[in-house]
Amino acid sequence: MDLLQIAKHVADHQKNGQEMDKISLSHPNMNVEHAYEIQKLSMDQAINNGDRLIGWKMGLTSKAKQLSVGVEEAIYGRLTSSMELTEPTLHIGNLIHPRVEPEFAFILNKELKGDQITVRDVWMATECIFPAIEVIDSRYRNFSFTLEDVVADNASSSKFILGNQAFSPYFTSWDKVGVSMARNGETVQSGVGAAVLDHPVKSIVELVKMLDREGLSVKPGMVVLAGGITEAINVYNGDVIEVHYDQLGTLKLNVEL
Ligand code: OOG
Ligand code: MG
Repeated sequence: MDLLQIAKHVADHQKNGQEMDKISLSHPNMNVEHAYEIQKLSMDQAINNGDRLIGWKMGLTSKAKQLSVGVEEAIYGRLTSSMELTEPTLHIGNLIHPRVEPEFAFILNKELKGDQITVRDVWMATECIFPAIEVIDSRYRNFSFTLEDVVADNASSSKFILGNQAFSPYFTSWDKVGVSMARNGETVQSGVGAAVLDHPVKSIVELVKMLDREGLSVKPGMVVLAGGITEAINVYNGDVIEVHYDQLGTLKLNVEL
């Protein structure tokens, strides 16, 4: 199995927004380690072409999300500068079948590494937390994949946007924050922070442990998306998405071609 060749194929589809067949169909013996290597190599390609690694995302951290895609494990992906929206408009012309989901984004001010990491370490290193919306866009036909496929495709990462207001980590109990998401004025999903591994902080702990297996770490200044609080919803041209976070305000995203 030529991991670099597969990685180039994935990177091309991510760049061009064209769907592709599952890698597991042509490479049934691909394992999770191979898949993370493909992810790394494909994102290296983007980074060599001028993109910048700015953080990490956790995915499939809630039972509901695991059930909806049929994968029973948390995964991580890489976030780059080109994925961050600075205005609340999502252009979908170059995307395949985008979905959006509410998340919390942790901003770290110290390096976090090692398999002995604790919840306490994460709080000591958290500069602030933002309510966020993640846009995922699996490169696989019908958003259908195995664990290995979705890892190789950078955990379906596409875009993300943070709110304008940063919050102190001590502002609230993040597991208690209720979230509801509306499409064109109609509430379509609701959930609570505890959907993310009982408490979103635990997602950061889990990420650091997973990264440690590859000799990687979370660097100061990095952003970490902790994982979807509700299931993701499909979005279409003209949609207006509003996500209300109890006590934290509302994030809006306009969907355009
Ligand atoms: C995988 C990415 C899931 C999350 O927050 O659970 C994710 C997918 O569902 O395509 O970003
Ligand atoms: Mg997500």
